[in-house]
Amino acid sequence: MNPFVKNLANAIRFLSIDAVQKANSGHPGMPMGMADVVTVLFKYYLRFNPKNPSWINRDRFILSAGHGSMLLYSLLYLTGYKSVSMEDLKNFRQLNSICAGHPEYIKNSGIETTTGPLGQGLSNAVGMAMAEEILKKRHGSDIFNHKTYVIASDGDLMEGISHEAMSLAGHLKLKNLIVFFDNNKISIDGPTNLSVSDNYKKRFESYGWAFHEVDGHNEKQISKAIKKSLSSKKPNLISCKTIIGFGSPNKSGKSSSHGAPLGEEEIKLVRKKLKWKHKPFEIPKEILNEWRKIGEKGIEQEKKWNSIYNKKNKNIKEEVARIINNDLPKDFDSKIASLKKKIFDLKSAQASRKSSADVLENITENLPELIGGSADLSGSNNTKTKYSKIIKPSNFSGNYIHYGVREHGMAGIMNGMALHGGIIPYGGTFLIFSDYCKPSLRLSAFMGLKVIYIFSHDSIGLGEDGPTHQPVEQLAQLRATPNLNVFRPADTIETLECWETALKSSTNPSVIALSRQKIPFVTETLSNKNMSALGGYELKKTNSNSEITLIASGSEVEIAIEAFNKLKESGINSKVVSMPCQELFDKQPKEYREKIIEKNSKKISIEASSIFGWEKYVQSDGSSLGLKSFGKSGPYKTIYEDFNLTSDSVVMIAKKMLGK
Ligand SMILES: Cc1ncc(C[n+]2csc(CCOP(=O)(O)OP(=O)(O)O)c2C)c(N)n1
Repeated sequence: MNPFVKNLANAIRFLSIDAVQKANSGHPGMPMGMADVVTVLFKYYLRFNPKNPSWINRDRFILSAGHGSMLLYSLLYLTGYKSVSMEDLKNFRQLNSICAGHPEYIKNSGIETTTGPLGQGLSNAVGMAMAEEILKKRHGSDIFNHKTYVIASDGDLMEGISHEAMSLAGHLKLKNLIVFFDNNKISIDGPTNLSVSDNYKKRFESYGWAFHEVDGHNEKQISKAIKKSLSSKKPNLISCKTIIGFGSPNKSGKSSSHGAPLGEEEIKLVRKKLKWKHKPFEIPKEILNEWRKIGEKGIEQEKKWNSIYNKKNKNIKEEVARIINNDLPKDFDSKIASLKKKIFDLKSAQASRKSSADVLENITENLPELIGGSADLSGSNNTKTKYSKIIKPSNFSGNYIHYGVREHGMAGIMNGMALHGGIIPYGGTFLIFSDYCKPSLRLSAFMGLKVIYIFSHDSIGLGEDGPTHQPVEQLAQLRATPNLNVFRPADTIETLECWETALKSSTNPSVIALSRQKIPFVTETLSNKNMSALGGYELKKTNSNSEITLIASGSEVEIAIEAFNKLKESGINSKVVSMPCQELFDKQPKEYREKIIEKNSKKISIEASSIFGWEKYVQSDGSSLGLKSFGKSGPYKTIYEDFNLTSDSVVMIAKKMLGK
């Protein structure tokens, strides 16, 4: 390695080991091992502009092995991003520091995504590479033509999600994806041969990837492999043979350098070995200047891109700006209003998954940024419409992705597309398999991404497929996730309203849980207000004195209405509250919440799901109808009866509560 370039890499090494030492926690081994690779990448290839981290055509750089976060923070500081100062590096891992233990996505900061959970960054990168291909096809290869680079570790490639995402990337021939595999053969428990003997070349070639192998400390080899990858027709894995903790006389090549400070004495030895004479956090001028020059190259690159973009016709510019700014089309509200009227006039009794299909059928044509898909359940989730055109290998003109049976990969990829910008991803599976999406879905919420999860077959109401497929605890788990809206609409009007709310939620993902079984049309008056956006609202009321409040969601609103009618016949005043989204209801002003769920009315909740979480509405003298066990196999009506989820049970409980 050229000694000057080596010293550029050493700047990363020492910032990393000194910050970890100061914090007395962190992972020095990986930044020490991969410093040479990223130096070559940033110096010669990566197109980025630290002065405008959001430049839409920047190359994406993702650190999937997020535990090596000091590698990323060092690079951001060295290349001149405003987001990371020297003071921030000194505050690594301290409260409220941008230099968190693992990268946490912050818009416009240079941190492209949240990683740390191994494998996530890899799947995000596949989503970003797909987004680039889709936008390129639509708006021109002169304005969308970037690469997506990833650093992945042994752990990343061991995780199941990597198999799902890499396999799909190979199938789709995502040629602009370049993964550097930090092949140091060390993980936490020791050498990786304790647990893995995969042949990576064969593995990746069988996915349809190009496989390259380099010495990760050899500038020429690294550079040559990148150059080759740039003209490849396939996604690229560059396996970089590296030494974890490179430069540490006693800890390099050992798991002891992976996740703990090297110690003052060892750091002295590293300084000696790498001939680095500078104090902690001191970067010599000529090194810092060179790094800053590397960053400044991007200003010119973006300028050039701007001049091409500015020459595009007005319509393309307006459309690109609209999708990048996450704005819905101007006529979106009026289209929703006329669709609402149409739905109200039709009053169709149908499964809410069918209602969702109707909504999609009407909005996909005019919302090109909506990219749908399903994990091999398109016909069951009803995610595919007549306007859905399949995205195929090397042909990204479509708007629908067959993810295959890869729920976790789908969720991670959707995050990547949302992070890229210009796309609103939605994807479907059964609610029960939200469990298989959960780690990535959690990160959608954590990062505040507009990702829409369509989870059909949302209760024991799916019937004959039985308890393996019947979600019980899933809604409660999802509702426990911060910054996630969980919708469960009761009819087609609510389904439209939930979709509308999800599409307008710019800082959180949404789950729309949908029934397999047919449900009635329950909306009584056409409101131009989005009632579901209130989270819960009064659907029916005998008069102003409700002795009983029946709170239900989705398919169980039907049971609540039946019970309401039976109570009325018995001379008992009640009301039905439809609660399609608890999270939004909980955000309403106290006066509204107390008007809907009155203190002096006895409350009963009805949901064909775990009763966990409903206590907050029914309170200690109320009652919750739902499940306390797993479901059962059989025709759905008989299962509801078996679990006492009937209007007769509701009436009996209500009468008992009132002493009647
Ligand atoms: C999903 C997930 N499981 C476990 C961990 C904890 N963890 C962090 S790094 C790591 C493995 C370290 O080995 P490797 O990926 O090879 O990284 P290196 O030692 O080369 O830095 C593990 C198990 C994690 N971050 N994410």
